[in-house]
Amino acid sequence: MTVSIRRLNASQSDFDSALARLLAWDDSVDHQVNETVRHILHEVKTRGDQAVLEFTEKFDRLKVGSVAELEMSQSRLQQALKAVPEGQRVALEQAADRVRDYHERQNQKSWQYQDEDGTLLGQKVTPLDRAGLYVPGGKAAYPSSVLMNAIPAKVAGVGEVIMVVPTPDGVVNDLVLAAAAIAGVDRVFTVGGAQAVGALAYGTETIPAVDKIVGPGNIFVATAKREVFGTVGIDMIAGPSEILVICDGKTDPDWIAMDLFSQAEHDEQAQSILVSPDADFLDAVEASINKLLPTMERADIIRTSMTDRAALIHVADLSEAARVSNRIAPEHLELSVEDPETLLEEIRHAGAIFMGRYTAEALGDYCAGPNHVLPTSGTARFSSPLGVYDFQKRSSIIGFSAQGADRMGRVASVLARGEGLTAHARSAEYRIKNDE
Ligand code: HSO
Ligand code: ZN
Repeated sequence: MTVSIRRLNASQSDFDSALARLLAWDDSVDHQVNETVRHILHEVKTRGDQAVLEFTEKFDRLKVGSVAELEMSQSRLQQALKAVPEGQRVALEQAADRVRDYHERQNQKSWQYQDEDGTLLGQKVTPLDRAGLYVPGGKAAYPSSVLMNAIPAKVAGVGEVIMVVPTPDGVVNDLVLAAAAIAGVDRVFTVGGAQAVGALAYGTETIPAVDKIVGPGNIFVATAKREVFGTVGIDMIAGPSEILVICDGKTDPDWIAMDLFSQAEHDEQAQSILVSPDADFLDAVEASINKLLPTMERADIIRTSMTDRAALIHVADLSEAARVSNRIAPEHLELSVEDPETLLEEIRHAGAIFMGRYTAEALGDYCAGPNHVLPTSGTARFSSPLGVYDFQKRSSIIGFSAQGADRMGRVASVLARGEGLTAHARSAEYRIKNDE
C-alpha cells in the first residue's frame, strides 16, 4: 500500500487556500472534557489530598493510603539511575551537560543605571520560588523532555522543581526517574492528569503549590492548565509537532524522508512538510518514503500522519521557499541546502532552525543543547522556545534622589492633575523643593 503525499505548487492560483487547508487542524474545545476538568480541579482545590487519592485510584488504578506514599524519594531516583542501562545513563548525562551549557548562556542579569539627577533605575531578575513540571505517562513519557523542562528551571535558580508523572497501575518509568535525577528535580509525585495540575496550582496538604506549571500533556492536562492559568503561570499549550524541510534537491532523499518520519512518528496529527525548487527531488523523496515506510516500527502512525497532514511543496526558488516557510512559521525548520547562512537571512518565523544537510532535527530533539519545547501551530510568529527566561521574572527598580524627586515631581503633578487624581499629585508635590 503506497502512500501518496499531498502536492502543492506555490505558483498555482489556489495556493493560498490549499495552504490554509493544509495547516487547518481541529482544535475545537470539547465541552465534556471542560466539565470533567472543572469538576476535578474543584475537588482538588476544596478537598486536597483526599481528592488526589480518589482520582489517582479512579484514573490510574493506583490505590494508596496517603499522598506521601505517592512521592518518590531522592534515593528512589538514584536507584532508577542505577537501574537503567549504562548506555542510556551516559547518553542522558551527555545530553544534560549540553542542554545546561546552552541554557546557562540565556541567564539574564539584573542591571541598574543612574540618570543625571542621581536617580537610580534598574531591573532586578529573580527566579520563581517553585516550578511544577508535568511529565506525561505511557508512550508519551520522554526522558529527554524531563531534561528540556527541568534544566532551564534549575539554571534559572528556581528554588524547588516539583515533577508530577502519572503511573497507571503503579508502573514507573525508570528512564523518566533517571532523567529527573540527572536534571536535579527536587521532588517527584506519581500523580497525573487534571488532578496533578490542580494539586500543583492550588497546593494540597502534601503537594506544595507552585508558581508556574510547564510540560506537555493530553487534552485533560492541557485543559486543566488553561483553567488554572492566572492562579499560576503556564508555558505554552503545545499543538501537534511539525517539521518543515527546505531542500535544494541535493541531499540524499532517504535522509529527508527519514527526517519527515521523525516528526510523523510522534503522533498521527504531527505534520511534515518538504519544500523544494526541484520537482524531481520531490518525486525522489516520495519514492524514499514508500521504500522506507515498511521498515519503520511505528509505520502505522507515520502512514496516517503522512497521508493526512504531510505535503510536498514545489517552489520557484529558495527565496520563495523561505517566504512559504515564514507563512507557516514552523516549530522545526531544516535548511538542507548548500549555503544555509544565506538562506537564514530570509527566515523570520521558526521555533528552531537546523542549518545544513548534517543537522537532523533529531539531534536537536535530544542533545544539541537548545530546548526542544518549541512554539507550534504557527505561534513561532510571536513566541519562543522554552528557556531560562520562562522561569525568571523581572522587577523594576526606581530610586529617586532629592533632586530627581523635585524635577520629576513637577511632571508627575501635572499629569496627575490632568487625570483628576489629586492624591497622586500631592504625594509628588510634597517632595518638590519649596523655592520661595
Ligand atoms: N520533537 C519533539 C521532541 C522529542 N522528540 C522528544 C523526541 N523526543 C517535539 O519537539
Ligand atoms: Zn521529536
